[in-house]
Amino acid sequence: MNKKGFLFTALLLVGILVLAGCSSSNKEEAAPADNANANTIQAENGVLNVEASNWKFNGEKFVVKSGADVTINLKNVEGFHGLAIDELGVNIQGDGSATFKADKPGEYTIYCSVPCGQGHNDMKSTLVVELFAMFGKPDETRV
Ligand SMILES: [Cu+2]
Repeated sequence: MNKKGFLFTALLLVGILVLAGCSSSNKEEAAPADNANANTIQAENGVLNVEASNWKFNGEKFVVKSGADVTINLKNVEGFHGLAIDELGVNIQGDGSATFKADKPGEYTIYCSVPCGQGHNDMKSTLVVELFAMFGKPDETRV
């Protein structure tokens, strides 16, 4: 086998392992209430479903991967709220959706953009954009 062929096979194997790892870790189990990760919500297939109530979002942290389009669906389950992320040009008011591209890894503030009453100023969560790294070499695979 030549060098390129070997490399290809190796990458293929790594890919299969990564896929296998992902699918097994996707199983969600009921987390205990005091679990620090219980309030972290991962985007699934680029979709983030956010629920707003008086006066909080359903997660403290929402995690997406960099580089891909992300769609946020906001659903008001109690009261009337909005969801804005200034740096990404997102501002949903009431039930609705917004799509953006999260190019820069980092943390962004999610806040309610509708004056909704006494807890309005506390309606803040964090959007975490994680660097999407393929095969562990983020700098070389970034476009
Ligand atoms: Cu508000």
